[in-house]
Amino acid sequence: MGLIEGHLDVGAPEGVPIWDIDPYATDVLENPIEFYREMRAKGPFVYIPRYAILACARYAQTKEVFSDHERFVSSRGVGLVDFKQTTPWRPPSIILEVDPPEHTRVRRIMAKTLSPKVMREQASLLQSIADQMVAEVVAMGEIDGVADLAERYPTTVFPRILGLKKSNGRHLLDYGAMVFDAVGPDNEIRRASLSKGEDVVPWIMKQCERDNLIEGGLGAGIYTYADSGDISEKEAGLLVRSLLSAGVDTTVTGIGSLLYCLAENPEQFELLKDNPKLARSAFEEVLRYTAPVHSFFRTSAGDTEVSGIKIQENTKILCMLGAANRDEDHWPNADKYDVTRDVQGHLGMGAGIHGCVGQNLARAEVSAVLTAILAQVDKIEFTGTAKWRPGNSIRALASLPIKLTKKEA
Ligand code: OVM
Repeated sequence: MGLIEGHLDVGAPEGVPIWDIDPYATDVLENPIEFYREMRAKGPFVYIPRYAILACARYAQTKEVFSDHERFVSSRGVGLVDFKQTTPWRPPSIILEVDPPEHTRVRRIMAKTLSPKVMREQASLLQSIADQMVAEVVAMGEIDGVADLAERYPTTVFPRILGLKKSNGRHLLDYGAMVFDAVGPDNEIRRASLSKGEDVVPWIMKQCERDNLIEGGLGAGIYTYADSGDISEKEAGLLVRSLLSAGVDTTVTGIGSLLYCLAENPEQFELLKDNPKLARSAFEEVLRYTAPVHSFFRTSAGDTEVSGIKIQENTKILCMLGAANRDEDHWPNADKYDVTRDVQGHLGMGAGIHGCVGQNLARAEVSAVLTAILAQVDKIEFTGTAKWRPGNSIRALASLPIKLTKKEA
């Protein structure tokens, strides 16, 4: 049995259609919605020979596979490469790429580091920077929503909350792209992102060191667990690395996609202005509708069965979170962005024990930005065509030309 893209080819299970498609082709990544529909229509699973993987796109199976950490493990990587067969591009994450019981101890520490209480302590800082930054873009009028707000806000607030002594927004963005593109195949996208590693990786690793973290920040907070002996000094550094891996590109994407949804659906923006209490569900609906992380893998740890399909041990399964979030059988009118929808159960932050541990911080950041927008902005209009940036696991905008009209006091 040979290796394909760093994992074993176990072949197509009985009853699963074979689909000769490249889910990582640029045109698919730029415009995935029709592709999602087609994949869901083919059945609970498809086998994709090009990468020798199973893939699921319907809500039920995607949720089942993605959240059952016993049958479908993360310790063999959440990308195409099976860490049991092939050495990963960097030392594995000790929270993402690990299973219980090791996962449990480390997850508890990260959950405490990123708890709702800690986030409430950061709320006024997050709000004052959001208020100021939104005032600046409103004064500009015509902006690129990606560069001028979606990238600028997290690369400003996140290093402050972490307590990085030195920051470099470009390096933070490039490292995020590396980490999220690395889970895909060895394609042009992955190679382009990883090619920046020579500059970016040593810089990132340096900022993870205790001496480069300001007292009182979240990063230094993680090192207090090394002081108490709960984790080693090295593990503390790797957990700071996890924050820097997963905390920037995701929130950049969330804010950009929020602006996109509001520009695309002016009637929803009006509804939101009249009912600011809908702000939270407006963002949850962005997560459902756009799925910042469009897909991650799991690996089957043994022979098993899902929805009557026999899945062999060692199978890489591509869980299409973005497609599950648009499944009409689960979400009535799935292709409508609707701020009044009951959006519970979406997979935009994953599900189960590996569900986004930074979700409180992500929501706090977006909530601050949205609060500032609702206070200061009357209208958001496209001034050109929004462009999507093809990513191996993140679906983000490359540019978003919009005009913001100031709300009269
Ligand atoms: C990490 C991490 C966590 C979530 C996502 C991610 C693939 C990385 O712990 O480094 O991106």
